[in-house]
Amino acid sequence: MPEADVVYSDLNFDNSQRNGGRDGASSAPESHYASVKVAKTQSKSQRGTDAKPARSKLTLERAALATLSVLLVLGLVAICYLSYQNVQTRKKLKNLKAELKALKANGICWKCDFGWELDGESCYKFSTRYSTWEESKSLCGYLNSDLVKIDSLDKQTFLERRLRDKMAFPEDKFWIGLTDSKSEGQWLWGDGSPLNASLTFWGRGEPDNWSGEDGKVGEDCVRMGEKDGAHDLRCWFDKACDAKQKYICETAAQRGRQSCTYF
Ligand SMILES: [Ca+2]
Ligand SMILES: [Ca+2]
Repeated sequence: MPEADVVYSDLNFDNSQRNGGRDGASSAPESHYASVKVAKTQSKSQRGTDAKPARSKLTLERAALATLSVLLVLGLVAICYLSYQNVQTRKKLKNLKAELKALKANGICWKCDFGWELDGESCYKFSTRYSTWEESKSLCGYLNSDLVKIDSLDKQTFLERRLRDKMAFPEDKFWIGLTDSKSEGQWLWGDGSPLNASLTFWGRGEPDNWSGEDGKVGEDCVRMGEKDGAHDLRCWFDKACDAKQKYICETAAQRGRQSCTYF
């Protein structure tokens, strides 16, 4: 044991009591030295035991404080980042609105020439004169167009509804660009493409290639329309090609910047 751990103390013993007073006279107390090792050792150990909980508590408090500080800093950083993003998003939205406003001001749109009707990206002209199917196709060609090709439900729906107003009487139907004049039963559009069998709108009992009218042989061209409306959209009828009918021309719409009727 090192010297620093040794504690010395004076111990006094009463010799008179131990001798039972036999000497009859009092004597001076004797001094004895003894080393008390356990006492100091116990004292240091005791101090260590008492200090540990306080030190641990202080360490935990510091750790908790440090953690809270880090979380606070992270929270502030997140708030700053989100605020920045919000400002940037507002700026982008403002710019997009300005661009849209500029586009509208410049009149970007699909448009048709005067006398044509726009639907989707096509322009349609409903004739007021009566012509055979071949004449009608040629007249459309003079206008840089062709007899209409119906290749979508939307297009059939638009045309069927417009013809309710355009037709003057029940047989006042309009030629479309469908014919089987080259080969009976093989229906082709004016551009030579075949009819999509899953997208047809024949009226009841049509096509019947009827040959009873004025001794004409068969019916190889198609007209459409029901003045009272065909609610199932089925209003195609084959007809002798030299009959006189109105017709519908179709051409692609133009993308323009001025005088737009539709947007
Ligand atoms: Ca036919
Ligand atoms: Ca027919």
